[in-house]
Amino acid sequence: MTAEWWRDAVIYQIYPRSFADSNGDGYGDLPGAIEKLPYLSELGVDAIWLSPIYTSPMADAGYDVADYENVDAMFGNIADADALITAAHGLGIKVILDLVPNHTSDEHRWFQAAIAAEPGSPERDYYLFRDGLGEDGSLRPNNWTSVFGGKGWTRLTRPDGTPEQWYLHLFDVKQPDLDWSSEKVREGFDDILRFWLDKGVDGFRIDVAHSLVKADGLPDWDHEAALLSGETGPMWDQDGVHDVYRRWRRILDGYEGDRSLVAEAWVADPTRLANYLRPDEMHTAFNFEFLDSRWNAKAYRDVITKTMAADRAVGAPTTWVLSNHDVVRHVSRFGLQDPGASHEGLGQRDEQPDNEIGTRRARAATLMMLALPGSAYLYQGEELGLPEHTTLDDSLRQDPTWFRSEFTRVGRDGCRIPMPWNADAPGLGFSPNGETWLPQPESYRDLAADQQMATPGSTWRLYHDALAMRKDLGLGRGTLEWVEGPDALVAFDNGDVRVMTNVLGEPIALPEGYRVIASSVDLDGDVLPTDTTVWLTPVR
Ligand code: TEU
Repeated sequence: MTAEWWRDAVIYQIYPRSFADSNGDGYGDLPGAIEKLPYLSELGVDAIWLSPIYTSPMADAGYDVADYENVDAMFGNIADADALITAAHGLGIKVILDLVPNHTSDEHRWFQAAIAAEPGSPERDYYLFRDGLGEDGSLRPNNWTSVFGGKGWTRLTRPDGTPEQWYLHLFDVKQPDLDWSSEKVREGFDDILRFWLDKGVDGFRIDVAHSLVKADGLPDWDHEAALLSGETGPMWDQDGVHDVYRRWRRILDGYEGDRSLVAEAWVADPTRLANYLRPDEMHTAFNFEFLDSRWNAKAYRDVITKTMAADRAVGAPTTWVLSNHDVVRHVSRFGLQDPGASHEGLGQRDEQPDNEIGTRRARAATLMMLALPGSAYLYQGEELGLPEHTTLDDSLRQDPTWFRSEFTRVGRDGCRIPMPWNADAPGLGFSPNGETWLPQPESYRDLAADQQMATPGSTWRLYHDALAMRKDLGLGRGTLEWVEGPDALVAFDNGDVRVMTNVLGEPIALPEGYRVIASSVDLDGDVLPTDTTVWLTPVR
């Protein structure tokens, strides 16, 4: 692979509990993932990113880490992690782990030691413990809320029942926030990085990268005013966070072989986001503005222009992403009246998506995305065109969002359904005995990998062929030049390749002197129908 592989890599996100189960407990695991590496190699991805595999009580599906230097029994053991890294490298696939530095599990030894110690003791320095307000300390230290719903603070009680300090958790109660002003926390994470870099991982995806450092004094947050002014809260995107990433970059640069960091930072302003990508910080960041775009041609032209310009200013490549384990699968998002409006859970109480329209748009969006210069992220199952499971029984939901929002937000289980590998096997081949930790919707049978791999024109084949051509044509390292046309057209040249997407428009004439090399639908004549993308090259 060429130097700075992360500049144009296609990175496939494995959500381990839902990818492939080798032992029949209904949860995916690392041996299962190893078995599927040839499938990923055939699909044509350059790297995998694994959502957390570490020891965890699974209050947030592994984003609550109890031991960063071990593998949870659900997924296997540390030898399986080594085997996965070796097997992936053997196929030329890079491996990125998910690092969760904003919070640990409450079962992490740091938190256990902290709560066993007295307020004010050094053990408490790792987390954000505060006295409560009011005479008896019964009021929360500030008004921050949890991203999953409810209050952002929980009060400790001594074994004899007397209440004492509060601790901050921007997510679940079982995910106490670390105090990144503590040198002990910084050193602890230096060790964690080195532990996995020594094992040969090629990089890390940094979970909620914009939240580690909080504003001094933890001031109250006026949500309403922030919404109006567009200002970010005192827990997000504080300038001090960049010291952490500079420190990590120095660690990575001390290793051979292009190790890389990708920021999961929901920072709306592309210029602020690009700060994370300065030459001495991270290499790439998820482009959530692209993911969140409405199905609208102008919106796409704008977001592509804006994000590429911001990244270019700091010398970083732009990334492209349509789905992940936190958002409604894009087939179903694109099947809604207003796709940009809801990337969060869909349930039976909401509008039901039209997955036929959604699939057509998803295929068009994919071909557009894979022709853009930069790197791209795929979420497991999108190569099969999987829709969101929108009719999950409430009694089966496991996402903490569902519980913490007091059952008002259905949460993210619908995009985390076990993969359908074989149409004819029980559990669609997810596990040897048909067990699946969440049930698969009936629609997944026809979308199973074995069916699609054997079917010309399938979504799997579209991904496979586009990935191969993208590589051959060097599109990931190319440049983008906009091509003028009707309002509904998103069109650009990337080198010799002309890419045209018709977003909600009348049929648009294809240019003369070009031939189609890829198309998201079967074309009929020389027009580009609505919700279609083509790649063209000049006829010589
Ligand atoms: O997500 C961070 C996050 O804040 C968004 O995912 C989003 O706001 C949330 O999902 C809405 O419900 C990361 C992980 O990707 C996610 O899976 C974890 O739950 C979260 O951090 C906490 O670690």
